[in-house]
Amino acid sequence: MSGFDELQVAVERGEREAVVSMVKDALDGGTDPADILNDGLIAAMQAVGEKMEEGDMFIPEVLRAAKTMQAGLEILEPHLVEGTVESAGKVVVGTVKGDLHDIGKNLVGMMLTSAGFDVVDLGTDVAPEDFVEAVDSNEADILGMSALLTTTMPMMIETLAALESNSRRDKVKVMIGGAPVSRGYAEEIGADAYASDAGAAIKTAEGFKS
Ligand code: B1M
Repeated sequence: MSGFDELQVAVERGEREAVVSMVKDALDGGTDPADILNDGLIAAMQAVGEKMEEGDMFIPEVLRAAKTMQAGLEILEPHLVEGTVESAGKVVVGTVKGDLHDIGKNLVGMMLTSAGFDVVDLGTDVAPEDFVEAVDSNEADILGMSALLTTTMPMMIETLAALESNSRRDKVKVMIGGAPVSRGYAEEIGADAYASDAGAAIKTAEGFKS
């Protein structure tokens, strides 16, 4: 029992209004926003993933749960990290080509914004050339790529190659993440860093400056 069982069930069932009100109540009651995020919303999506794998939940229900989680996240957003005034640097983020998962990427973008980074979010299904163009036109310090499917991870390699062939590779730090991605994979493909979650993404991005 995590104390967030009701919230988890409401996310799984896609009960948007209930989730929004439970998140608000938990915040009003002084619960740590990070606990609501990790033990409530993220834990619920993990359970959804397991049910999806076992064939107990199907795409429309998973999508509804995902949208419900996003609604909860929006309430949490202002409480997650204290904002700063000065820009800590410019970060282009996106989910790689062929991949439509965006909750983790949105969370990373949201947390980086709250930590003072100027974030340009390219959305999902982003082609290597679009990442390169955005890095260039925004003069980005960091490129953050997310992938949730083992089949789309190679798009990270293609994006690194596209940066290389456009002579942009040495101008930007590349951070990657997503459930199937690992530190070993980052090393293997020549990314500058791997971040396991949104908190690690902030630390990694801040670490690039020093
Ligand atoms: Co999909 N899906 N899905 N799905 N889905 C997974 C990823 C899967 C593991 C489920 C499963 O089978 N157990 C599986 C992938 C298997 C694999 O390849 N290893 C899978 C599959 C197979 C599919 C489809 C192929 C299903 C189908 O059609 N048959 C299909 C593919 C569509 C496509 O992308 N082309 C599909 C579709 C969908 C939905 C559209 C229904 C929906 C996405 C909705 C959306 O995102 N708007 C969906 C969902 C919701 C999931 C699960 C259930 C939850 C993902 C999630 O949001 N987690 C997922 C199961 C799971 O992951 N347990 C699953 C919560 C989120 C906060 O965590 O995204 O991991 P996560 O992000 C974390 C870290 O990974 C990290 O920080 C975040 C915060 O801590 N992180 C970064 C992420 N990006 C980062 C970037 C960084 C740094 C850190 O730096 C830049």
